[in-house]
Formats: sequence, structure tokens, C-alpha cells
Amino acid sequence: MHVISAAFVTSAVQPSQYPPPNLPEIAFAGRSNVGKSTLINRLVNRRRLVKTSATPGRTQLINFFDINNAFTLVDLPGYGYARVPERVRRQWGPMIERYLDHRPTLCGVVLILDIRRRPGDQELSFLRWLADREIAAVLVLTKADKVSKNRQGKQRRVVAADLAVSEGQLLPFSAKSRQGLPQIWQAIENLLPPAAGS
Ligand SMILES: Nc1nc2c(ncn2[C@@H]2O[C@H](COP(=O)(O)OP(=O)(O)OP(=O)(O)O)[C@@H](O)[C@H]2O)c(=O)[nH]1
Ligand SMILES: [Mg+2]
Repeated sequence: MHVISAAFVTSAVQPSQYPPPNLPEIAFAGRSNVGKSTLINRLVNRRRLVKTSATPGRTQLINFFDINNAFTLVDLPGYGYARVPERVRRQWGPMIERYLDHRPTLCGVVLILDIRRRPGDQELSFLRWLADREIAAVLVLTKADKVSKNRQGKQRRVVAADLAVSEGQLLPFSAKSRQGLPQIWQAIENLLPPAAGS
């Protein structure tokens, strides 16, 4: 993928605030602090297009980014972070579900998992939820630089078994070394209509 332009479009909570559904869209989901915003920055090769933070619960709105005036990347708020105020946390589930359920231009979801962790109930039920709606998922194992190559292989096997997918469907990624970027772009391009990905 050749990224010529990458620009913030808008933040939204509810559908009336979404940009008009004119371009194909890919959404990024995962636990709070897993590295969703960082992955988007690496994909588009901009250091600070999306705000990232060592403090979990940083992204609290649905953020839309236009790429090449051809498609949209969407940074979803992370789930499962207990220290975010209850009031905020309670609206996340419905906010994310409403988006995934009602976005006509959605082509797929990149689900990001920490390579050091086994998937929990949240990841498993999220994947089931996507499968029920026939929403395609790309699975990324991020923070690969935190473990040895040997351990990467082991974790990939364990997580593949947990999720009942093949190891090849799990794409290891590191924001530090940029390992995995071409594979993730390829997987995203496979979800986009041909004209958007060229
Ligand atoms: N070592 C390492 N650190 C990473 C990697 N990806 C993200 N991080 C770090 O993880 C922290 C969280 O990253 P974010 O991209 O803000 O995570 P997020 O999923 O957007 O978090 P929320 O918006 O809070 O849900 C930051 O300190 C990042 O620098 C990676 O591949 N390797
Ligand atoms: Mg974020």
C-alpha cells in the first residue's frame, strides 16, 4: 500500500456524527492499551496521526481517518479497562456495537491481541459476534518485540488453538521493528474493494 495522504476526519459517539458512508472502511478493535492507535500510525507511516498513550483508555471516541481519499481507517475505543469511569465504560459496548451493526461501508475489522496474552472471553465473544454478522476479521498479535522469536511461535500456536483458527491467520506485529506491516496491509487490501487498495 502506498499511503499518499492520511488525515483525521472526525470523532463520533453516535451514527449521526459519523462521516457520510462514501468510502470503504476498516475498523481497529482490541483491549485498551493493546496498541490499536500505534498500529494505525505505523500502517500510514505517520508518527502522530492518532494519539497514543501509555495510559489505558486513551481513545474514548470512534475516530475516523481518511487514507488517500480512497478508504477510511477507524480507531475504536478499547474495551475492558476497569479504571475508566463506569459512566464512560457503560457506553462503550453499545457505541462499538452500534457502529459495527450499522455501518454500511464497513469491509472488515482488525482485531489486535497482545502476543504475550491468551485471548479472554471478551476476545472470543467479540469474534463470535463478528462471525454471526459475517464481518471479516484480520487477527494481529502485537508487541512481538516483547518476546523472543521462539516464544512468538509458541504463542501463535497457543492463540490459534484458543481461537480455533490456523496459525497463518495470526499476523505477528511490532511497532518497534515494524515486523508484520506488509502482511497486515495485504490482509487489509484483501478486504477492500480492488479500486481502494491500489
Ligand atoms: N514495545 C511495544 N510497545 C507498543 C507496541 N504497540 C504499542 N505499544 C505501546 O503500548 C501503549 C499503548 O499503545 P496505544 O496505541 O495507545 O494503545 P491503544 O490500543 O490505542 O489504547 P487505548 O486507546 O487506550 O484503547 C503505548 O505505550 C505504545 O507505545 C509494540 O508493538 N511494541
Ligand atoms: Mg488508542
